[in-house]
Formats: sequence, C-alpha cells, structure tokens
Amino acid sequence: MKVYVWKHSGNSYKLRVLLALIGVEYEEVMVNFRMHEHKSADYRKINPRGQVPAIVDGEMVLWDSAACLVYIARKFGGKQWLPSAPAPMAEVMNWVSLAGNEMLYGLQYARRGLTRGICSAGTVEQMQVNGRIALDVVEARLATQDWLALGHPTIADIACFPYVETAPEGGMPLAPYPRITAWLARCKALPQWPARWQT
Ligand SMILES: N[C@@H](CCC(=O)N[C@@H](CS)C(=O)NCC(=O)O)C(=O)O
Repeated sequence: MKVYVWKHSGNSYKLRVLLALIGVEYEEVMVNFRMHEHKSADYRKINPRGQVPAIVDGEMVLWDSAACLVYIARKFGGKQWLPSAPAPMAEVMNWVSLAGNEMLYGLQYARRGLTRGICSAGTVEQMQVNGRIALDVVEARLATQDWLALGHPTIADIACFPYVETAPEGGMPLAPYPRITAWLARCKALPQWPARWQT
C-alpha cells in the first residue's frame, strides 16, 4: 500500500498515526509541496483535488483523509478503531465529520491564514469562529468522557487530533480548554503514537 503525504500536513499526519498505532507496514511517498508536486498532472491522477493525503492499495485509490482512515481502520484494525455496527460506527463518524468541517474550515484554515497568508474561506476571524465551535464541542464532550467516542480511542480521536493540537498557530490558544489539553496528552501517550515528521 502506498500512502501519499507531505510532512507539514496535519491531514497526512492522521494516517501516519493510525498506521503506526495499528502497526501496518506501508510505503510512504512524500509529495513535495515546495516543488508543487501535489498539483502535477501525474499526482492529480491519484488525487484530483491536488491535495494530500491519498492512498493507493492495488486497484483502490482514495483521496480524502476521512476515507483513508475508514479504509485503514476497517481493513487492518479489527473492531477497535471503527466498529461496523450502525450506532457505534455513526458515533465515531460524528467526530470524523467534525474534523472535515469546522476543524478544516476553522482550525486548519485559520492556521494556514496566519502562517502562510492564504485565506481561502473568508477572513482569519471568520475561520476562528468555526475553529472555536469545534474546540467548544470537543471540550464539552471531554467533560464526561476520556475519548471522543465509544469510551476508548478510535479514529474519532485521530481525525480530530492534528488540527486541535495546532489550534494556537491559528490564533486559538488552548489555555481555556483544559480537558482538550489533557486529551492531547492522553492521545500522545498511546503505545506507538508517532511524532510528526521532522521539518
Ligand atoms: N478534505 C481533505 C483536505 C486535505 C487538505 O486540506 N490537505 C492539505 C494539506 S493538510 C493540502 O493538500 N493542501 C494543498 C491544497 O489544498 O492545495 C482531506 O481530509 O483529505
């Protein structure tokens, strides 16, 4: 299985985390953003959005981090990371969906706005409004649970982790969110949790 990533990409990091926690062997392909490889015609045959991450596993081509997490979890992870029964699966997907909405258009894009000057979804302030919605939802959830879904680590936690951790880089400090801060530490304490790529 080939996994296409970029070392500064939080969405790529989600796959790195899940693959490490499950212990899957794979081939990592670094897509060099500085060389604009992600926008090349060849790479767009894999990911038509010109983004990372992506997976090629035999005939299977996936180009969205949520789809990739689902695929890895169900193919290699047994029941733990994403159960197949309707209710627990949907509970996990609530959080994966939050990661693809308010977290992406809030936490991820506010960070990109502040660190790279790219504002593709309104002003930084508008993106921070979305980001704080996501942080408030997670903080409230963690008032009664250690993990976002099902009482144990799942792809819900992995999908949400990268851009919650970097929220301060998007102008949203985590000091007002003590439960999130404790949850980030709990995630990183899981056996085999990998560091981000060295930059
Ligand atoms: N919804 C996509 C978002 C992926 C995404 O935003 N990837 C970023 C890197 S973290 C990217 O490739 N950005 C380059 C671009 O959008 O041109 C997913 O979850 O896979």
